[in-house]
Amino acid sequence: MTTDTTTERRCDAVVVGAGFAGLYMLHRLRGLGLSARVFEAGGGVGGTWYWNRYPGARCDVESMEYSYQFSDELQQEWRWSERYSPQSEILAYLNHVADRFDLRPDIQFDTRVDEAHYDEATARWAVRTSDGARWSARFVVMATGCLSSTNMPDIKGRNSFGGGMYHTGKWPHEGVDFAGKRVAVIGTGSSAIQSIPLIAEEASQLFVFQRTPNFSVPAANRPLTDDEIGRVKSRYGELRRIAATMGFGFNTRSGETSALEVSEEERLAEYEERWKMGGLPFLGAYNDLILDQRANDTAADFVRAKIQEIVRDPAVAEKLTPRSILGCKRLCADSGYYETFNRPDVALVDVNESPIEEITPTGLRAGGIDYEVDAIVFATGFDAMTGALLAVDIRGKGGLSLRKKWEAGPRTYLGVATAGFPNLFMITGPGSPSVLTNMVPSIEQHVNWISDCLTYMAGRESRRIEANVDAEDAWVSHVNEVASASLYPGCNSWYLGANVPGKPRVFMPYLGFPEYVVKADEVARNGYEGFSLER
Ligand code: NA7
Repeated sequence: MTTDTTTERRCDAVVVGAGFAGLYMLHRLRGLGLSARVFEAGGGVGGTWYWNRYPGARCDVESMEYSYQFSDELQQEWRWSERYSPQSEILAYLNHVADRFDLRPDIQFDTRVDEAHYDEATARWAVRTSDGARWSARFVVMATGCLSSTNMPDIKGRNSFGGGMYHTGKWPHEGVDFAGKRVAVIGTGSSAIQSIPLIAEEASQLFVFQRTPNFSVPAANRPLTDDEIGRVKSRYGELRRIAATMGFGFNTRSGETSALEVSEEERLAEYEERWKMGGLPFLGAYNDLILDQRANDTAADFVRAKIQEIVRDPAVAEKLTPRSILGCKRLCADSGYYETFNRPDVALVDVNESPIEEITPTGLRAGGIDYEVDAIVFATGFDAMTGALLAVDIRGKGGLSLRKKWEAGPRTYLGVATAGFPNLFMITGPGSPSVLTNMVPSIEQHVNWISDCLTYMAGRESRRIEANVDAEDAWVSHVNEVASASLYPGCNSWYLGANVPGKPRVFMPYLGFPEYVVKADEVARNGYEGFSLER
C-alpha cells in the first residue's frame, strides 16, 4: 500500500500512542461521536508492554489493580493468573481490550507522528506522520507514555561490539537465548532487578555493572486463586474507590501513624510482616516514610540489614547496599535479586570504582580490566516523562516549539495542557501524579477529564481551549512546593531527570493522587478555571 502524501486527511482528534492511554482515549472519543485516528510506532497495541519484553518483565502494581475499571464487564470477565502478571499477559489483556471494543480500525501501526503544528487561523493541528501522510485535526492527544523513550548511554566504542546488544525497553520480540553465554548487564534499576535473576540462570557468566545500588523488596509473586479473584470481583467497585483515596492511587495498606511514634520492636515487626507480604506496600508501613528522614532511616536500615543477611560475601553485600533514601528512586520489587549475587557465576562491578572506559569488539573495559562477553544488556532506563513528548516536533502559537518552551524543564497546567499550545492534551504529562501512582487509574482519570472537557466545549460551541500562563505558573510552583515537602528531591532519580546527561533537574510528577483529582475536578466544575475557551 502506498501512502498519499499530497492530500490532507481530516479527523476530529489525532491520538499519539496505542498503550493503556491511547486505547481508552480512542474508546471515549468514539463515544463522544468524534472521529479519531491513533498513530502507534509499534507493530501492535500495548505501548510499554509491547516494547519491554525482557525476561521477568512485570508490573510492580498488582494486576487486579493495574487494569482498567471503565468497563465492569471487562474487569469481571478478564482473569489475571498471577499477583503480578507477566508482560505477556498484560499485552494479551490490552489486545483483548482492542478487540473487545473494536478499536483496531482507527489505529495505524508502525507509524510515528513526526510533527504537529498548530495553525492559529483555522484553530487546527497539522500533523505529519512517518509514512509522509498529512492529517488535519482539531485536537491532538499525546498518549505517548512516561517510560517509552529509551536512555542509551553514549559509551565509547559502542558500535564496535561484535556480540548481541539489547536495551530492556526495546527487547527483541523473538526473545534472546543467553544459554551458555557470557553476559554483561549495565544498570541496576527495576528492569535490571527483574531480569538479572533469570539471565543469571541461563548465562554461563554474568557481570552486573552497577552505578547506584537500589532498594528492592521481595515481590512475593504467586498464582492467584479463584477464591481470591472472586473476593476482589465481588466488590471491585468499592475496592477501586478505596484505592482512589490513597496517595499513590492503589492499595498500599497505608499505616496511619508515624514510624517515630512506635517502639523499635513494633516497627521491626511491621517491616518484617510487610517484607513477607511483598511489594510496594512496604513503603506504606507508616505515613511519614517518604516525608521524614528519620522515619525513612528506620525502614532503610531494615532493608539494608536484609541485604547484608541475604548476600553471603560481605564486600559484595556492602556494594549492593544503598546509602540513599528508601523510595526516593522508585522502590523495586524482585524475585531473588540479592540471592543471585551468591552464585559463583555472577560478579558485581561497581562503576564508581571501575568506570566503564569503552566497549570493545569483544566486551567491556572497566577500571583497566577487560570483561569478555557475548552479549550486553542495557538496563539503563528512559528519558522519562518528557522524552517521548519532545521526540515529536510540536509547535504551538506563533510557531513556538515545545522543545524551546521546555528548555529549562517542563511547564504544564495540571500535567494535561501547556500554555501556547491550544487543543493539545497530554495524558499523564509532567505535573500530574502519573508515575507516582498506579498508572492505569491515573490514565483513566485524565482520559475522563479530557472527555468531559471536550463535551463542555461542544456544549458551548468552543473551538479552542488553552491553558493560561498564570494558571500554569501557579501549578508549576505548587508541584515544586509539594515535592519539596517530601524526601523525593533528595536523590538522582529519573523523576528529576537526573539519569539523562544534560536534562534539566526538575521534579516532574505531582505527589498526591487524591488531592490532584479534587483540584482537577474543581477546575472543571468552575468552567475550566485557568483555561481560556474561545468560540
Ligand atoms: P531506571 O530505574 O532508570 O534504571 C536504570 C539503571 O541504569 C540505573 O541503575 C542507572 O543508574 C543505570 N544507568 C543509567 N545510565 C548509566 C550509565 N551511563 N552507566 C551505568 N549505569 C547507568 O530504569 P528501569 O528501566 O530499570 O526502570 C524504569 C521504571 O520502570 C521503574 O522505575 C519502574 O517504574 C518501571 P543510576 O541509578 O542512574 O545511577
